[in-house]
Amino acid sequence: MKNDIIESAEVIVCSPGRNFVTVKVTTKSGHIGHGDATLNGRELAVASYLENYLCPLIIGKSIFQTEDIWNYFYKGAYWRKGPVTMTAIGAIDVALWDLKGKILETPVYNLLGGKSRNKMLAYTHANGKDIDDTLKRVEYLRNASYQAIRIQCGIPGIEKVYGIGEKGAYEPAIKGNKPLEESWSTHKYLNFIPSVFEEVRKEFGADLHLLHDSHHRLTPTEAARLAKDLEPYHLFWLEDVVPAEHQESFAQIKHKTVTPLAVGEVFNTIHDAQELITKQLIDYIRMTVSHGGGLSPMLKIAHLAELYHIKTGCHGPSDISPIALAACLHFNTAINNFGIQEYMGYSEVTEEAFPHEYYFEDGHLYLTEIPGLGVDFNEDFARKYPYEKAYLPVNRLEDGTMFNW
Ligand code: EZ4
Ligand code: CO
Repeated sequence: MKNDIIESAEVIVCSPGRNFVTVKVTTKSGHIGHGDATLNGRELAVASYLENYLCPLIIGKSIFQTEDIWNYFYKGAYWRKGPVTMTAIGAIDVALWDLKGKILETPVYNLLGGKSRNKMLAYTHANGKDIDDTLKRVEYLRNASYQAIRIQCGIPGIEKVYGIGEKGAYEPAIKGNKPLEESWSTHKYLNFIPSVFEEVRKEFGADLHLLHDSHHRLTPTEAARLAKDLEPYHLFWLEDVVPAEHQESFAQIKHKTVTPLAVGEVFNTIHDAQELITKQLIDYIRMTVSHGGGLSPMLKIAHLAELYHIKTGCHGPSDISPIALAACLHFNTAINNFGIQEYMGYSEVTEEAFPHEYYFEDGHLYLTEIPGLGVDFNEDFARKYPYEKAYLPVNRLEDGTMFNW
C-alpha cells in the first residue's frame, strides 16, 4: 500500500507538567503517529533504548507490519522482557497503530476488534490524610460524577504513606537528585485500613464502587487477612497486595477470600501474568498498554484473560501521557472483557501539550470517531519545558530496613 513507509522516528523527552517521553514516527507520505515511552523515574533509559536501538531499525519498514516489527524487536534483541525494553517496544507499536488508523481513516479501536462498548467505567483516587479528609474527598469526587473511587488514607503513626501527597494533586515522583524516603508499618496499616472502608460505606452506602491499592507491601498471609477484613465492604478490587514476582503467592490469597484481586501495573509481558490468568488467581489484570509492550501484545493478554473470567483494569496514572491513556481507551473499547479504567486527569500544562479527543463525563470515559488514537502532540509547546530529573520514592520499615515502595 502506498503511504505506509516509515521515513523517520524521533524521541522527544520533555516535562510539560511532568516528565514524558514521546515517540514520533513519520511516514514518507507525511503522516505522523505518536507513542508514549514514559517510565516514571527511569525516563532516560527508555529514551536511550529507543534512540540507539529501535528507531533506526524501523526506517523503511511498513507501518502495517505491527506484528512483525514487534517480534523483530522482542525476539530479535535476544534480551527479552523488562520494563525499559517493553516500554520502548510498546511506544513504537502504539505509534504504528496510530498511523494505521490515520492512514485508513478510522479510529484505532476499529482495527483491534471494533466497538464492544460505547463508554468505559473510570475510577479515580481519593487520597485523604485522615478519615475525615478521605470522606471529604470521596464526597467531592462523587459530586464530580465518579461512580468508582480508589480509597487511600494516611495511617496514624506513619509519617509519609504511599499515595498521600502534601498537596491535592497526586505525583509520586519528586524532582531532584535523590528519591524521597517514605516509611512503613504493616502492623499499623492492617489495624487501621478496614475502619476507613467502614466509614466510607456508612457515609456513602453500597452503590459506590470502592477500590484500594496495597502497593506490593504485604506477605500472602497478611494479604489474606486484609482481603478477609475488607469482605464486609464489598470492594470492586484490592490491588497489588503482594509483590508479584511469585505468581503462586496469589493462590494462598485467592483461596481464602472473596474480595476481588487485581495486579499487574508493573508487569510487562504475558509471562508475568500467565499463571495468574490460567489458574484463575486474580479477577483483574492491570497491565497497561505502554508498559505492557504496546497494543499488539495487550490484545493477546486480554484474549487469554477472557477465557478465564478475568477482566482488564489498565493502569492509568498521570505519569503515562494522554497518548498512552488513549491507547488504553481504544484497547478497552475493542475487547469484550473490559473491567474498568484508572483515570487521574492531567495538569493544565500536560493537557495543552497533548490535546485529545477522549473525554470524561458522568463517571465514564468516551472516545470519538476521529481516525487514529485521537491525541495530538503540541511539540513546540512541550519542548519549552525541558526534562527535569525526578525519582519515585523509596520506602523503609520503621527500623530502617529497605522495603517495597
Ligand atoms: O505507583 O504510577 O495504581 N496506581 C499506582 C501508581 C504507581 C505510579 C508509579 O509511577 O500504583 O500510583
Ligand atoms: Co497501583
